[in-house]
Order: sequence, then structure tokens, then C-alpha cells
Amino acid sequence: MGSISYADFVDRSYEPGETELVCRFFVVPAKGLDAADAAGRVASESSNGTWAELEAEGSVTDLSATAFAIEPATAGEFEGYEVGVAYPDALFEGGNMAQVLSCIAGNILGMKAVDRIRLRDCDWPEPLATSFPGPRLGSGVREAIFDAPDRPITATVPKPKVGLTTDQHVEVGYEAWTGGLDLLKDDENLTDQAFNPFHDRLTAALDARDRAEAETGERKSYLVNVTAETGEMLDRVDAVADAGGEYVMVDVVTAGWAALQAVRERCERHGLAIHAHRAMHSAFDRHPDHGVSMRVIAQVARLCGVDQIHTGTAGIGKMANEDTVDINEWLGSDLHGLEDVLPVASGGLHPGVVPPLLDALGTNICVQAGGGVHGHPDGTHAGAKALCAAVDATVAGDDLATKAEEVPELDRALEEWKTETPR
Ligand code: CAP
Ligand code: MG
Repeated sequence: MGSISYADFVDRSYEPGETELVCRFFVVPAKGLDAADAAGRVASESSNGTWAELEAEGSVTDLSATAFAIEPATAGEFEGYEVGVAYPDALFEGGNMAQVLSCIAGNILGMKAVDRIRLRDCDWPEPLATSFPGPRLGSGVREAIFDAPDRPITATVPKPKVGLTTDQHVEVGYEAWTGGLDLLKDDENLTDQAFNPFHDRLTAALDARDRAEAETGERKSYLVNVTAETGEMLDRVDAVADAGGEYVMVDVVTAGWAALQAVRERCERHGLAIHAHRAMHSAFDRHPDHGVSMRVIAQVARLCGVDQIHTGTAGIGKMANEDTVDINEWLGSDLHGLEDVLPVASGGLHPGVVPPLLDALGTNICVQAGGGVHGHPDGTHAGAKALCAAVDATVAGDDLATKAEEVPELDRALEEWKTETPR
């Protein structure tokens, strides 16, 4: 029988084991505490310790995390430390993301012992990572659904984001699809409101998809937002499968990881892909000195099994984004054999900013433009043609001005928005 206290959770000579989850935190200790004090509290309170000295059996202490690295670091204007913490595999319930996050992003974010704390990054070991399904297709959606393995896939959200009737929503979709876009996407706050009910929208949109496919000879698809109470959400997933859809869209942060895991399981059964919208992510990641980074949110989403997720526009669009390039690189990297994830660039995009966007992010992405399509002076169909022309030209290495000579819709878009995104 031994005793455990905060100091027992710090060992700077410790080498994390292969099966241990390693997390990196930015920490600013509270006044009167030094870095080791704070690090011990982070490791303790995120594993099995607490403020009082406890008597504990050996088997209990085997579950204790270890703060093994403490290095000076900065986050924005804040000076602090980067603390590395190693967590034993036995601490976690495999396949249960909510439990994992309750450890590594739980109470510790609210402790008085730290003025600022941010979960920056995780190294996921094989046992824990492979206890999750990962994506079903990942960036393989490009080939599997659109037969377009070598170019970005394109998407649009009807705007205004809510308020259109089902007929208006579907008409906009038809115009966008026949204008050349691959995907129609619901907005994050459009679910089953009276002005555009879910089931009506689903069947009408898939019908329009079929007409657009027949007219263009191209594969088209629809990101229908199934976000709801979990049981209802699963019923909506079943409805998408019954209606012949290929995708569901989930607001993964607001719906929650446990709900997402249930959707992933249901999508496996139906052979559906998952588009992850990240609304509310900024509540966690906006400021670099606190919270949970978008990098970790993207990692969690990959493990839970989304096929594509919004990761920003590398600062080109209207949203404040952190770290898009590195996050996208991680989403494409090997993770113990789990599928990759297709990054989605969205928010304030239009044809004029496609060249710098693809230059920064490459072509293995989805490019979403709402206002940048429906705000086109000649309407949705012209906006869709302009966006496709900009993507095609950029992938081919041609400049937009030359392409605009043969595509008047692109010329109008460049005239209207030039190459900047207004804030
Ligand atoms: C974009 C969008 C997306 C944001 C989400 C919107 O519309 O539909 O939700 O891109 O941000 O509602 O703002 P526009 P992020 O194309 O008209 O800008 O991708 O950073 O998660
Ligand atoms: Mg939106």
C-alpha cells in the first residue's frame, strides 16, 4: 500500500511506453505554483489523483499518468510551459471517446492551479487508436462517390442559410449541380424546421440529384444534415439510406462524440459517408492559450470515423483558422492503418481565391462556397460554373484571367469579388 500525491505524478526521467497516450498541454501555473507543481496537478487530476494525499494499492497507481516533460513555451502573448503527459492504456475504455476526453480534456481545464491550460496535441498509440473505427472511406470518397480521384471536390450551401422552402432549397441545388458542382450541403443550423422539413427535403433533393446526374452525366451527392437528438438522428440516418443517399452531415461538436460514434456505427451498416461540420469548435480552440486545439478536435473526429471535416482555409477565407495546413497533413498521415480524412475548406470562399487556396492546401480537399456561388451577380448556376472553372484552371496550372476569357461566368465573378474575401 503506497500513498499518492501530486508530486508522485511528475517524473522527468520517464520514457512513455508504446501503448501510452501522450498529450501535450500548454500550461500557465497559477501564482505561487511552479511548473512542476502545475504539471503534477495536470497529470493527477486527468488520471486518478486528487488534491488530498491518498493511500492506494499498486493496481491503482498503475493507472496514474506521468508528467514527463516540462519545457518553457509561449501561446500568443502568454509565457508558460509545454507539459508532456503519458497515460497508461488501462486508464481508458477502448472505443469510448467521451471517457477519453473526460480524462484528458476534463476537470483539468477548470483547475485554480493553472491560469491557462490548453490541450494542444496527442500522440495516439496503436491499442487506443485501433479501438476506434476511423473513417469508412476518408479521402477515398473522391473516387468512390464522384469518380474524381485527382481533383478537389466542390460543394455549396444554399444561402440564405435557413428560411428557404424545400422547393427553393432543391431548386438552388439543381442549379448548382447542373452548373458543375459535386455536392449540395445543408447549413449547420438547418435540420427539420417547419419551413423546410427534413424528410421532404431529403426526398426532393435526391430526386433533383438524379435529374442533375442524368442531365450532366456526372456523379452528384447531397450532404443532408441529420443532427438531432441521438435516437432521432439514427432514424434520419436510416431514412437517408432508404432514400438512396450516400452521405450524412453531422454537427459533431454540438451533437457530441458519443452521438457521432452511434452514427458511425449506423453508417457502417448502410455504407454511408459522414461529413463533419465543426460548429462551436471555436468555443474550444479560438484562443491559443486555453481550451482544446482544433488539431485535437480533428484527431478525435478521425478516430470516431468522419470521412470529411471542416479544417479552415489557411486564413484565406472569412473565418479565423488555426493551423489548417498542419491539421490537414495530420489527417492525411498514417494512423495505425486507419483511413485518412478529406479536409473541407469553407467560409468566405469564391472563385477569385481558389488559386492561393489550392496553393496552400493542395487538391486533396473539398472546396465549399455558399455566398461565393449564390452571391454571383448572375445567380447560382453561373456561380457554380465560375467556381468549377476556377478549380479546373488552378488544377491545370492555368491562370484565372485566361480562363475567364472562355468562361464569362468566371469573368463576372472576378469582376465582382476580385481576389480578396471581405471580412
Ligand atoms: C460557409 C458556412 C460554413 C462555414 C463554417 C457558413 O458559408 O456555411 O458553415 O464555413 O466554418 O455558414 O458560414 P459561406 P468552418 O461559404 O457563405 O461563407 O468551415 O471554418 O468550420
Ligand atoms: Mg454554414
